[in-house]
Amino acid sequence: MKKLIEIRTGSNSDIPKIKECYYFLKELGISFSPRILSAHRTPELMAQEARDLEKNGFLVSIAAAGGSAHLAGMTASETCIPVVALPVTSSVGGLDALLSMAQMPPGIPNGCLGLGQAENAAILAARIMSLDDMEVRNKLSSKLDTKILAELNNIPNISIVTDNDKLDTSLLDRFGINYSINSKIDSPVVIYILDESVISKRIPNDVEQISIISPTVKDFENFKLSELDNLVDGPYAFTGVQRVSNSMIYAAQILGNYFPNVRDKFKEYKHELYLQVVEKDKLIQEKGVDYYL
Ligand code: RP5
Repeated sequence: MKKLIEIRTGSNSDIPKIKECYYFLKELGISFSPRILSAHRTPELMAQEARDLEKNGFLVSIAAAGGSAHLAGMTASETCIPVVALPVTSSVGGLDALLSMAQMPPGIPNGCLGLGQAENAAILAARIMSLDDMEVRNKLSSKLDTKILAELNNIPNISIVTDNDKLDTSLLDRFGINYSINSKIDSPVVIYILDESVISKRIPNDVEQISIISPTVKDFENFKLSELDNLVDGPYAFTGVQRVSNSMIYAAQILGNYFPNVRDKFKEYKHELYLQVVEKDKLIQEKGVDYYL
């Protein structure tokens, strides 16, 4: 059977910490490719293997690491397929890894899980790779006792639940993704853009859908960082606090697996981000740092 999921860890020491991820996929009969690739110790190899993911037919990569956990972020930088980021515990707890993985710069998202939520990482990855495979979706829903509410449409579309009545959807228009806002959930990919109320868990956990959560917590000073972990209690893709654009880009990466036009547009967008940085660097070299001060 073709392997559509890659699972990369930064070290063999991470493997026992995420064993539920391997076990869950094995139990469902979903093949995966396990790798040990370190963002810091084997940076070139890690990057090359990330660049080859699309060509090798993978639909999702799970990246698990602890501490200064750059593995997921650097993998996302080098591929157009969605990355499921799984933070694992380290000597200082694990919030270090969670924040390193979730708070990606605008343009390069990860779908982050809660600390050590290895089975949820497997569920999320399985949902991502089975959007057009009702056999796997049915297996998932009977194993987890969840309902399948929406199937993949023949046009790329997502559902959005949001508190923001002036949501900027220009990125979705750019990627050619249709969307419905605060209406019936008619897509298996749903973005929840919520303020502090996200903590009270308005996100359903009994539905076989890919839930991307993007909290817009405004009062971050008084927001307990430990609550971030509660945000990602289920198999949700958490794309960072105050990173609404990244939730839309992550949806584009997921749909890009099934709609080549969406993928092409995402690649163009990513290349523009690259060119923008090159241009900024050129300017700082020509005009000096005062240009930006
Ligand atoms: C992280 O540092 C790895 O993902 C692992 O969690 C940790 C230590 O690796 P080892 O020293 O155990 O090989 O980047």
